[in-house]
Amino acid sequence: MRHRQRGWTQMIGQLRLDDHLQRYTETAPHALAVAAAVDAIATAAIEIAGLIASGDLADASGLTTGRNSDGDLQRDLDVHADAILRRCLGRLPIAALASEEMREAQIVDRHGRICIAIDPLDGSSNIDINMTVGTIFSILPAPDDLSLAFQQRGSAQLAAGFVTYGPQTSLVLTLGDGVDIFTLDRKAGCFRLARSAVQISETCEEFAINASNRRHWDPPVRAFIDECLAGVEGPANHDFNMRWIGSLVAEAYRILTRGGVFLYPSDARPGYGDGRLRLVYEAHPMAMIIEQAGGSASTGRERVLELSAQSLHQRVPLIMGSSNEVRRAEELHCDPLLVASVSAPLFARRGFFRL
Ligand code: AFP
Repeated sequence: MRHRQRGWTQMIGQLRLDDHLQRYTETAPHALAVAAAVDAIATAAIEIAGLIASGDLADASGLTTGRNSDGDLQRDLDVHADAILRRCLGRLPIAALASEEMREAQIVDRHGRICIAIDPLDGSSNIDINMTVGTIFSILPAPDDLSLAFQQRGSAQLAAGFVTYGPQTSLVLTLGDGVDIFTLDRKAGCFRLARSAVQISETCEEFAINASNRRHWDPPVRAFIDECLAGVEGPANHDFNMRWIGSLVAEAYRILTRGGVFLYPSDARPGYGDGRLRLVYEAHPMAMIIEQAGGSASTGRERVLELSAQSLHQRVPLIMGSSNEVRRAEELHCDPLLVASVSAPLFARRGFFRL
């Protein structure tokens, strides 16, 4: 589906998102529905960006108002962002809609061609410290049986993207033919092409993981991070730097910009047996974007896009970014010695030996 125009680089700063979407609509039957959905999400994002930029001055902040259906702390901006997105998407003939803030998926229009899953405001624990947060979205074809709308494999996605609300408000988008980044032109009130055909470097010098959980990790994860820490004195043969922002969209944007590997693995903490990130509206869309940019996205044992969810808020371990480092992490997850130690209670969690 080559809807790309020649000489894309000359389009930087010129091509508007709506013009890009218009060209895409001529490429496939579902394209019109996908384009309308992305346009609606972009409209919602402009409103959400304004709300976030006002910080404590707005009537929405990072204060917690309760917990969502899956027990996560819910901030009033989570609720506001969800409402804005649903209002903007509600005008479209979408077959089914799912959100981190909704207990169950909602069937909207049985004649709709697409299904949409959103994380309205990812990283919201960063709002009150003025850090980058974002909206993540996944767009799927509508199956005949809509009860299975969000049980499709990640590879079935038609499009995926995320918005970063940071120094720039940028929309990272894949329509299945590469990754482009559109940045909000605040004066004009529209998104313009900022980077086209984004590619992730095959290898990297930066890893991102919440290192405070080290004692809870399985040995393959500890072994991988220990190789990163050993740097040039270990098997990696080069040094690494570490980052941890606590905001998936910010980590993903950095990886798209300068490479890197991000890990949120499963760990021994109660409730973290499958990690923290949700498959349907976080890992699947991120995996599509990362792979479309030439990177890899894995659970450590299998490709994320091969997975299909059994429940809407199902969690999944996620290792994504530069393909060489993801591949090394997968190799360690297949190492018989390390795998055996995961099942051996004596060593698996108590860290008797530094692996
Ligand atoms: P919040 O939306 O609750 O802030 O969670 C953000 C997130 O899902 C993801 O964006 C981060 O990478 C990850 O959690 C951070 O988790 P830790 O707080 O456990 O490091």
